[in-house]
Amino acid sequence: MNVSILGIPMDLGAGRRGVDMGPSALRNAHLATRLRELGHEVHDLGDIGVALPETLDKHEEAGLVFLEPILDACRSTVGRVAELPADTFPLTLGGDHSVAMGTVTGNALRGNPAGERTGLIWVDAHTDYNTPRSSPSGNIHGMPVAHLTGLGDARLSGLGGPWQLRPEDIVMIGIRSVDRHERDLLREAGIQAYTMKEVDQMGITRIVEETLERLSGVTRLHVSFDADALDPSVCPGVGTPVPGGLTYREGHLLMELLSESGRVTSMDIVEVNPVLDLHNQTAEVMVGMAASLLGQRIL
Ligand code: B3U
Ligand code: MN
Ligand code: MN
Repeated sequence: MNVSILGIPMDLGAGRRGVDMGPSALRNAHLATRLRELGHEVHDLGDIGVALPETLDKHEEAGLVFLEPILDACRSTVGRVAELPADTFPLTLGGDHSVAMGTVTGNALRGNPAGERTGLIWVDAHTDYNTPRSSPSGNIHGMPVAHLTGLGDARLSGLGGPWQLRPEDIVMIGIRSVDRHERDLLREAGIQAYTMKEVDQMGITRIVEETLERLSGVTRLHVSFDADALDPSVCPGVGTPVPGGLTYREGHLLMELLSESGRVTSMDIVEVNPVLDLHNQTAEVMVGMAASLLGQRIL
């Protein structure tokens, strides 16, 4: 396969500094080499330009911290991803999870004049379904999925023009931290979320079977993998660690089963924070996750 790596070194949507260094940490963990070893043709397209917080006034507008520079970065991302050829697999590196408003939108629009449906598998400890009104923090990385489905601020939800993600085309896995009002919004939208309780009860295999069945009507499938979905003992380098996460083995099994389905067409790796990490462990684990999704097998 042809794989296009694109970094979005942005931490403006997060509550603390550091995930802007995620793309460097992942490259430093030999991302491209690992994928080339699997037989892929890998092109690193470099990074999207993102403003540094130190050059900006910390500006909060209508419950949204750093709205304008985040909009700029997401717009650039949509443009860059949407123009990639149809036969490449975009592997986008965050950055905080607000980059997904740009990556998911760009992938949904990419070579899609007929308006085929896009599915989203959101692997995360959090549901990231806050709106500016429901958010306890104003941090935009807690809001990307809500905006992708058309809720919240019109500038962020309008990144794809009239295009919106359908709530029934979203499946979340690994969930264990949801804010009070966010839960109500999620229920109203009818989004399928597998919490850690379901992971324990059902196991990853059945969850993947149900997920692929539920998303059988979509032709494009994006996996957005927040490193904090994995347990903090596996991925300590994340800004908002939540105990009780996916094990290393569950993470790999999830990626391997999705890979075997042959249906995934793009992926994000986000929220890797090298400042909080131990010797780049989190980036190395996440490179392994990408390798499993892109066909790495034990035998
Ligand atoms: N739900 C909280 C915390 C949070 C969401 N996503 C991350 N943290 N990484 C919020 O601020 O919206
Ligand atoms: Mn997230
Ligand atoms: Mn998260």
